[in-house]
Amino acid sequence: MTNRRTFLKLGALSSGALIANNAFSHISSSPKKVTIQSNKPIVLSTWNFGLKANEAAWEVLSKNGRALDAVETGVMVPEGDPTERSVGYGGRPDRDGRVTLDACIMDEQANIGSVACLEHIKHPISVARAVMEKTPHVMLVGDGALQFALSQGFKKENLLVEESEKEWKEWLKNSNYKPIVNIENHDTIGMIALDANGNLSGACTTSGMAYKMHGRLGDSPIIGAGLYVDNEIGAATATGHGEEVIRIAGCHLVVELMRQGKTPEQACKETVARVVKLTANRKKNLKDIQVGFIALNKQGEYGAYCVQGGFNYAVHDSTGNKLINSEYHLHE
Ligand code: SD4
Repeated sequence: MTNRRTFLKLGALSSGALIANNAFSHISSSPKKVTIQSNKPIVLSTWNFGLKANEAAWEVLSKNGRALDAVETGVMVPEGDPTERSVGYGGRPDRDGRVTLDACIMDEQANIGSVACLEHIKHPISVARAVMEKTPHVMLVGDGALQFALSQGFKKENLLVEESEKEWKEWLKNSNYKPIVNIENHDTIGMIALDANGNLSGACTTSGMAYKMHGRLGDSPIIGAGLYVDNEIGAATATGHGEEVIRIAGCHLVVELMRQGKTPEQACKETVARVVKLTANRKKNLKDIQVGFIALNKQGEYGAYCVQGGFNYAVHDSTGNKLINSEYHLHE
């Protein structure tokens, strides 16, 4: 039987782990049930700021907390950080100078909540959770989302920090909307976790593409696009150009591919291949596009894949918290 230490070693070698619950030995004539421990708890999240976010999530997970609480707590870290220009407070505004936030959350029972184009509220993920837990709906947008947030006691604040306002005013000089790959325009935090009880949850939150049209939504608040969780299979979340993720219903696809037996990395890779194919069919330039997925399965195996190099993600399990460079498609 694989003990915990051997398992961790194997896990480290395979960037994830190789676990088959209820696998049967083929050596003995009378099959013996072998239960191999899965890698839990574990949390992963997109980009560098995932490291700090994971620490906060780990506080919850390491005390046997719920994955749902862990992912909400985790993504609140960059949401509340004014120096992070792409999430929550401090996020870059739309082309009209308005900071509009998108977020969604999903738990192990397929409960979902989402807010989109929400202004003035520092922690959209908590409003998304309130939509999930306190309304008969799953998604609120714009003024309706704001009214709901205020009714729940969230505080109305100015989210446009001086730096972001200065950059926006610079941008206004040319007003050219051309998101630069991996730079400033797309750093959503998506976080997925498996708790000690074996339950999965996910959260995704962003200020979206900088200088977008007012009212534009990306993938991040859309369940199935920017985030998906199936407690029998696994979870996935996305970052990058939301239009491309929505086009392929990205995170739902990643989870379905894991259901068909793909590892998390294979599932992310095949999903990126779909983006690549549609981009070619539509005669668009792949070099202008970045999309990245991270995925986690029920056994605590994880992986990622993206279109272009430069995307990284943070993983925290019992061995510690580390940043990993994602594998990518476009090699020059
Ligand atoms: C969007 N996917 O609004 C988001 C942007 C992002 O990292 O930052 N992704 O399209």
